[in-house]
Amino acid sequence: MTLHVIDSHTEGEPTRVVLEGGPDLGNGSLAERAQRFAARHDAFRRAVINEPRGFDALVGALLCPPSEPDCVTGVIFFNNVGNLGMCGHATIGTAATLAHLGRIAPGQHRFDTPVGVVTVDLKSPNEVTVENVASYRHRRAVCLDVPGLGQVTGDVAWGGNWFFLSPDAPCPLEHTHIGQLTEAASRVRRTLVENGVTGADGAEIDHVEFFGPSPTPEVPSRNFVLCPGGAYDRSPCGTGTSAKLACLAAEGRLAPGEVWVQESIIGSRYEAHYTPGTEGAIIPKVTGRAYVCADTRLIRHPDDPFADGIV
Ligand code: PYC
Repeated sequence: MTLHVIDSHTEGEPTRVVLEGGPDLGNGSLAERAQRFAARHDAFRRAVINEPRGFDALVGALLCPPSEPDCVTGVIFFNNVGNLGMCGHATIGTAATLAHLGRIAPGQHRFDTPVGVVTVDLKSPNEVTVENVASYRHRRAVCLDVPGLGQVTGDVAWGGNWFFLSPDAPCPLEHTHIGQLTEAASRVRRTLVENGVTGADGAEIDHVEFFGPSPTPEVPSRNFVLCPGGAYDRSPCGTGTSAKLACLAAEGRLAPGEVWVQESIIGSRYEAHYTPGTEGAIIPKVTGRAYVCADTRLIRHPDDPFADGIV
């Protein structure tokens, strides 16, 4: 079996768009089809993301017919451990990929995702603004006693995925400390589970974001984001930046329309702002750049012992 995929990176974070060869997920909302994808097609997910065809940081974007009106495509995001509700960098990567294929022109386009419709504004073939789903802070200043780290305080916020955002990193936010930051964020994540700290309706908080000052004076913040499968986000994380804006807005520290520059652990940047939503939520808009870097076919040979990826 062969799959036609296009790889890109958004501010350093990789996306693999599956154009052809994906499973038939039937009808229904994107959320229903994403559930079916998770329940019945895990081998497909592993084949696309895991070694030897992929690697831990890669996020897949399976294109499928939209169920919401006026959307150019539906898209289901997945990584090395399962589905993602939304994915900011992969939305930007998908838009750049569709532009590369000549399927979308500059201007606004709606994508149907499992957590709602998002709008992309293709400003040029490589620059995209995503208007994300409504984002909000769920809990403020949650204190955790994290083994080996001590007290870590952070906010719980939704930006299309659930985040715990904390300034209490154990070391400077420099790429030379990625190993230590990964270990610390993993401990925080385990402690959240052990202490029963969740998002709304008991949802698991599967992303941990440490934030702090950027070494560049005019940039207000740098982050380190641990993704659910243990990889760190090379980009400033689109849903994480949305969650961050929601916290800043809730704290009265960022006004509607005011620009926030969010830097990643590798120094790449998103520019973001928000408009007010309903019931205290905000509508984030995140701008970043993506570049297509491969147009290829993945082969799953029936005799290949790793046709479905290395677990
Ligand atoms: O950009 O939203 C994002 C994201 C989530 C996980 C990796 N990237």
